[in-house]
Amino acid sequence: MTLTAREQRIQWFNHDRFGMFIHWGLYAIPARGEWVRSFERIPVEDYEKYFNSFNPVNYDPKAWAKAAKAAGMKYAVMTTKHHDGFCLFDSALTDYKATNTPAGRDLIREYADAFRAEGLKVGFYYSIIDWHHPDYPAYGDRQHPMRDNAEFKDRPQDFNRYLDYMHGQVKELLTNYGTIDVLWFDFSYEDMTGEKWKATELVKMIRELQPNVLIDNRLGGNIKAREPEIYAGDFASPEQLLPPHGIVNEDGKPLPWEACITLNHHWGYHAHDRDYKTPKQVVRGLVECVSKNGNMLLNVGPNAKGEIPQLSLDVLGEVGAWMRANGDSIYGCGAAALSKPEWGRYTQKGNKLYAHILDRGIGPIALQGLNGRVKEARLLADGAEVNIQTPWNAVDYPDYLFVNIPTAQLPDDFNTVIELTLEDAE
Ligand code: H79
Repeated sequence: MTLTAREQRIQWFNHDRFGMFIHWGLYAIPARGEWVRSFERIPVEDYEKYFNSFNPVNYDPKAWAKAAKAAGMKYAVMTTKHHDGFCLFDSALTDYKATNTPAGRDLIREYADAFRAEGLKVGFYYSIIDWHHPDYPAYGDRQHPMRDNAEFKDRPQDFNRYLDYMHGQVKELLTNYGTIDVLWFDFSYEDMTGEKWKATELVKMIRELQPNVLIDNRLGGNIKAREPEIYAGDFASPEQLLPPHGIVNEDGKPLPWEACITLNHHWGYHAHDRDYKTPKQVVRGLVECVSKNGNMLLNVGPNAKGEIPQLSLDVLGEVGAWMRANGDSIYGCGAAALSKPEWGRYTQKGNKLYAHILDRGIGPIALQGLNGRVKEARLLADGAEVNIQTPWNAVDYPDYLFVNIPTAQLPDDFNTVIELTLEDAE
């Protein structure tokens, strides 16, 4: 079967499954998350002090890349500009950029070079919303920091000037930094969607510059349509949510998707938010994504000195240990042709079926529909043989394969994976 261009460029994404999201900008200094200007209605002049003092002396993207790789992540997406409009890259179209802060250099170039050098794919997050540009709607907007400031009511504005700026910056990002693997636009709302962004023109330019870059679905359009708009995107982007089922289009065909998830409750650095997900939750969440044909983009919010918080690194480290032993059940895997079992989840790659056992229960673990279909069963983590003989007292259940775990507790409390080699390669 020949693949369409769209199906071809998404191959690596569907294989790699796990990426790192990085939210970093001036908001790391107030340390109350990336929405601080909007939530607290901070005028641009009051935010200027962060621009004047942004000096991340410990910024070491090579260390970030190593942490991502050790966690089992295969790609990354970093903010080049968030809603506050501050550019971490050296754009010729604005002075509001890292080059003009004490940092004094293009922080995105260093990120792209470092992650590529570690063998990771490189993505750019770019906010199509901009609370700094004078031609972006302020008064009456849904979330602009000056949305209810009457002084902004009659400010002359030319939205086309903003669109030229935004398109121009996307062009810079796709021209000056080598091959970019993901363009992650954020986000459309109300009537600020689709052609309001001149999305067709934008995506045509993008495809000319980098035909294989993946684009998320936040320029608008309907990615689920039978014939989606050119700007509808390559993958769906559920935020802070694992969809209850795999995402499909109008015809029921699986769509590529990526759940973006924070480790605590914020994307940008927040000094007091220590309410973290556990490594076990993250592992199980990732497995849930893959069992539904999806990816997980897991966020870190480096601080004002340029460091990924230790609490985040701790979680990534433990996730990485699990991934090193069990990555075969993630990479290249997708949904199995079996419904979700009582004790956990399945992922599958060809004739390898992975049983992710989350609930030990009591006695042997029953796998419906698999009796007589399994050639071999091994513990994925160490390759040890797993006994699958039907116990003497289970002969009344001919449809089930029984996996006999010899211990009262599972060997891996996060998620014990049994690799089953199927006789009939699906
Ligand atoms: O970059 C991260 C977030 O800052 C960004 N997307 C991720 C990847 C994002 N911005 N907005 N949203 C996600 C969701 C918007 C929620 C809103 Fe609201 C509801 C905007 C207006 C109503 C919450 C409540 C924010 C403002 C009021």
